Order: sequence, then C-alpha cells, then structure tokens
Amino acid sequence: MGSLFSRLKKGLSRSRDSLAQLIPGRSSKTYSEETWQDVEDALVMADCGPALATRLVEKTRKSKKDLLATLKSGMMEIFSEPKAMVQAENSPFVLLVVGVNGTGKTTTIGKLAMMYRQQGKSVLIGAGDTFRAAAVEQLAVWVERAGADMVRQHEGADPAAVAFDTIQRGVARQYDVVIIDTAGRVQTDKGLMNELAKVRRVIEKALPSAPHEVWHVVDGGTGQNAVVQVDKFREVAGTTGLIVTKLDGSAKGGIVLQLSDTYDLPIRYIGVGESLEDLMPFDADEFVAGLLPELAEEGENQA
Ligand SMILES: Nc1nc2c(ncn2[C@@H]2O[C@H](COP(=O)(O)OP(=O)(O)O)[C@@H](O)[C@H]2O)c(=O)[nH]1
Ligand SMILES: [Mg+2]
Repeated sequence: MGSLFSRLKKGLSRSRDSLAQLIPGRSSKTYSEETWQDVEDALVMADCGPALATRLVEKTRKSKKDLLATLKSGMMEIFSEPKAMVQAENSPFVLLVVGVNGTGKTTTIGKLAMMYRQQGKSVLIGAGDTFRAAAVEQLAVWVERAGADMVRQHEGADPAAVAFDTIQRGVARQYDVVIIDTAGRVQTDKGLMNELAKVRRVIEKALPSAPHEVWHVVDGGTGQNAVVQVDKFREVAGTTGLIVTKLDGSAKGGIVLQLSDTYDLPIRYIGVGESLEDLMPFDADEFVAGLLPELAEEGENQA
C-alpha cells in the first residue's frame, strides 16, 4: 500500500510542485490579487477545469484560515461519502467495464481479477472486446496471471453474445465475480454506443439483477475530454462508478476532482501503474494529500 501511495504521489508531483511554488508565505494573512490568480491558474493547469478552479479560489479567499488548509477542505467537500456498492444476492456479482480505447479497461480488469482472487473469490471474465484478436490475447495473459477464468469467442464475434455466455456460465458454475470487458472502439462512435447498449440489455436478460455495477475507466491523462466521455457512456451503459487510471504518469490529477464535482458517481479505484498490483481503492484524503503541497506546521513558513 505504501509503495502504491508513493507511485500516486510521484504521479501527482508536477501539479503539487507548481502549487507549492505558487503558494508562497503560507503563514502570511493577506495575499495579493496576483497570488490568488496564480493559485487559480495552478489549479487550472492541474486539470481542475476553469469553473471549479474559480470556485475553489473564491471559497478559499473568503476564509480567514490558512490558504492551503482551506483549499484542502474545499477539495474534500467535492467528494461525497461513496455509495455502498450494489450487492449480488444468490448470484455472481456482475461488473461491466466500459470506456474508450486505451484508457486501461483490460489492464484494470486484470488488476481487479487479481484483487478478487486474493480475497478468495472465483472470477470469470468475458472477453467482450472482440474487435481485435490481440485484445483477447492480452486479456488471456492477465486472466492467467490472476488465476481467473475466461469466456472467449472468435475475433469479430458479437460482444453481446460473449457477455450472455459469460453470465450464463458464471451463474451455472456459481462464480463469485463475473467481469465483462468491452471494446472502446468500433467503426463509429454511434456504433460503439449501440453496441454497449446491446451488451447491457443482454446482460440484463441473462441475469435480471445484473449488471450490479458498471464502471467507466477514464484515462487520468486525457484532461477535459474525460468529462464529456463520462456523460456519453453513462447514458447508454448506466455507469455506477469510475476508475481513473495512469495517475502514476503524466496525469495532473485535477481531473479526479472535476469528475467528482460534475457527476454523482463514486471513484472506486485508481490505477497507478501497468502491473497487476497497481490498483488502489480510491481514498479522497490520500488523493488530496498527494495533490497538495504538505501543510506547514503552525509558525513554520517554508514554501
Ligand atoms: N502507467 C500506467 N499505464 C496504464 C495504467 N492502466 C493501463 N495502462 C496502460 O495503458 C495502455 C492501454 O491499456 P488497456 O488495458 O489495453 O486499455 P483498454 O483499451 O481500455 O483495454 C496499456 O499500455 C497499459 O499498460 C496505469 O494505471 N498506469
Ligand atoms: Mg481492452
């Protein structure tokens, strides 16, 4: 866990460092107009989006308390208490994973499979990205490493049929967890949305209580575009939670705040690397601590 947090912290260091530079003299009681603008700009550059950056700064300005402490509590307010996950009763827990191409769906599924296996659960995965044969092969490698099982069909097979088979087998063989992978790209955008809607419908037909959760995997490095994507996918796939990946890399982190501010969707996990262990349950405290420079002790005044 400790090393995962340090990966996150390293990933967020760019945003954190620029914030640290722009928040000078933390013990001083007054800040110039320029300083406030710098803080706002640093938040925009950290991917918080202009509207949220303005709001955070306005709130912080009004407070008489320490700038950084106020900014921190303003950020924490964005994260509401996450809703309990939907539980499966007398059936496998069915998870549908969606998102555009390359965001890290397949990798994240491998990580989740590993996590559930470590909890002693049996895991069956449906290789629903039938668009490319390589996608199924990639998934097969993760599945094997995690000690899970997989349902696959030929390249170009109907993903809805794969999902249906997977759920049926999952129910018949009493798996604890069933995860359905999906393609993030087909010929057209509209085609993708139709396909996802169909996959979802067929899952419901195979098991009326399913899918219990639908997680949208967002690449933390894609910036503002991610915000638009979440809305689009939610409409057809019925998203219930988000996973933000690549927070170990060039991502600036603020996108996590912006997504939480925009949507009433919990961030369930974050990805902090390419291997099977690099998945962290999302913890708002930990995240904000990684994004903001450390709070100086009272009386201490080092930038
Ligand atoms: N650094 C980093 N890379 C990741 C993470 N998650 C996925 N990737 C990489 O992102 C690329 C695309 O991942 P993939 O799972 O194939 O995406 P998919 O198209 O959504 O299934 C791969 O090179 C992964 O190794 C992460 O949390 N951190
Ligand atoms: Mg994939």
